[in-house]
Amino acid sequence: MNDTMTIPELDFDPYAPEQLTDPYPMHHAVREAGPVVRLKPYPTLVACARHEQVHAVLNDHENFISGAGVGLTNFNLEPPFRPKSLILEADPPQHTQMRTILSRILSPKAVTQIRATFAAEAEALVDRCLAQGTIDGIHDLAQPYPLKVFPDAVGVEADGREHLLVYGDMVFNSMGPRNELLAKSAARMGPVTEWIMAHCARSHLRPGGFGDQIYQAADAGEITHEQAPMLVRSFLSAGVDTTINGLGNALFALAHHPAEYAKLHADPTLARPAFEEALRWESTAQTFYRTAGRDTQIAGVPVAENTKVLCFLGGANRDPRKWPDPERYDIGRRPTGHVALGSGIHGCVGQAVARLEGEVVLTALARRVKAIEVAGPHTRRLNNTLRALDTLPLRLIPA
Ligand code: OVM
Repeated sequence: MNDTMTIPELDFDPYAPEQLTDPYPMHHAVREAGPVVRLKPYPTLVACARHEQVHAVLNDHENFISGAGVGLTNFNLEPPFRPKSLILEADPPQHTQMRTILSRILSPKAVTQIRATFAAEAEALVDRCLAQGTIDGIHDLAQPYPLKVFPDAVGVEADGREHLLVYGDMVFNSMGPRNELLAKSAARMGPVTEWIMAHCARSHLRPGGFGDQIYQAADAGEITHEQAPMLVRSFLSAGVDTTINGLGNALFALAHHPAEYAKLHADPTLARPAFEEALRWESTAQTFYRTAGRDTQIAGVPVAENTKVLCFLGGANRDPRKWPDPERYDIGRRPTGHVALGSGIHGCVGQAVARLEGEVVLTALARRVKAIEVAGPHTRRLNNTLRALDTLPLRLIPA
């Protein structure tokens, strides 16, 4: 075995509060150590934080499978905390069959049909925020917006939607280790799983909504009626906490970069690239895993079957080998190739809806708000997977 085949070992615990609070120095160290590293606290995994390897792993679903889970837990060795997602935690051919249905329901064409509603809701919410003047960017804007528009589109009733927040926090914490964050999430679950599963039933879903469309696919024989509620569960798992924090992080980026916000205000058509750059700069989902489905290699380094592979999406998205001046939030950048929404066959199936939400909220702000000022210290909600804010005090200066 030669030098290039020795895997560097680092001391970092990516799930320690200090790394979750500021992961960027760790990403730098992991990238610099090599294309593949080991982490002392988790001896069973290998990790990548360079764009080239993260992209390569995500685009090689034959060697790097999802069916053993996309978090730290290897479902071949330990049971999942909930029945496996039929799409996220699956491989072809089952994955392909599910993906075909969800990508049709969430297609760009479907998005053109919800656009006017999503835009009107963004404008109304931004108007209410402007009337307040000083807001909490999370509790007054980033959280209520997806929590209204997405469950509306799925066809979930208004009552009890706060359960979706607890569930999302739990799903994304469950992709890390069994630490205190997971225990705290689990302790809040109480009636939540039952509420979620009840609202995946056809009887609870508005006819014609995204949820009901899954049952229509079952009626057509594309999936079974037993599989349908599990696919609705994927909407409810992946569709709310992700976009809440994508929007929250975008507000954070713009509030901390007044010159970039000024460009957006001057030209509201920059809303979409401004949101995209926020996804690159502060990746909402910081980490996803794959599992080596057979003996394979990454950058020539042998990786044994059943090894968990930690992909630092947030690290890849700030890799200087890929991005000039990667620490800079620059809305003039066109960050094609970022991996904040994944890549390859498992790339975010809801990405057209997520981008629509980002675009219409930032457009509404750009048109009405001259400047976004930081009005106090922000606080973070630590989560094993998500880069999330708890509070973000902002002052909105009307145009
Ligand atoms: C699912 C699911 C859950 C969380 C995230 C996700 C990012 C999917 O249940 O299918 O995709």
